[in-house]
Amino acid sequence: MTQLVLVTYDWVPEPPRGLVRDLRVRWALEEAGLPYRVESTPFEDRPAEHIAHQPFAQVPWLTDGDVSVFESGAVLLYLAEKSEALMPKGARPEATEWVFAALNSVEMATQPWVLFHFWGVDSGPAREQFDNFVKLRLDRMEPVLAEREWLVAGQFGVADILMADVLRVVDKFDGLKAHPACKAYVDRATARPAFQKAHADQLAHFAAADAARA
Ligand SMILES: N[C@@H](CCC(=O)N[C@@H](CS)C(=O)NCC(=O)O)C(=O)O
Repeated sequence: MTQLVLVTYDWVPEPPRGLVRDLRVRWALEEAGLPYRVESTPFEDRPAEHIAHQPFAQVPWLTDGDVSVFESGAVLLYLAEKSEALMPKGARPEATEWVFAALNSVEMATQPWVLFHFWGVDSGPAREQFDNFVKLRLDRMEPVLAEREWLVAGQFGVADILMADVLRVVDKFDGLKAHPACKAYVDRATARPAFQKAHADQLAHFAAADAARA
């Protein structure tokens, strides 16, 4: 029986489909070729067992036998221990710094900006502040991504999954137009078969839930 179990919601509304963070874990598992299965937890009424695994009642989390890991970044670093396809030998410090850069330095700016787009907030001082904040971060990522194909040791890995996933949401709302190297990086990361499969599998998972509800 497969030991690695990724847990995501049983259903989510249409807008976040394709963007739910279980995709980061699916993508890593596919890149590494590790066997896994996906289980569901209720989106609407979140049981105590969910909070026992993920204290914010969010997804994803991963179990590996008795080990349970939440936070997509922590899950990817955990999986990186299992496969050099996710982190080359000796690259842990550099991979870890770029994991934190993606989830803290960059996503800290992009997440509120993305929410403004989801909520249709097109103007106002807060929106302008976050337009500027995102631009500051993209201006710094642009030269980094212009000079290297992947972030760590010339090899695609967990830091790229997270950085590309963070930037791909900005791209979804046309936020990379002035940053061609960031855009090209998202395009080459998301062209990978492992991303394509992870994305299709997430969409299929939620579509199956629609069918079950109908
Ligand atoms: N920092 C967490 C964020 C997890 C997160 O935001 N999960 C979203 C789905 S992408 C969620 O569960 N949202 C529902 C909620 O917050 O109630 C991680 O990276 O795992």
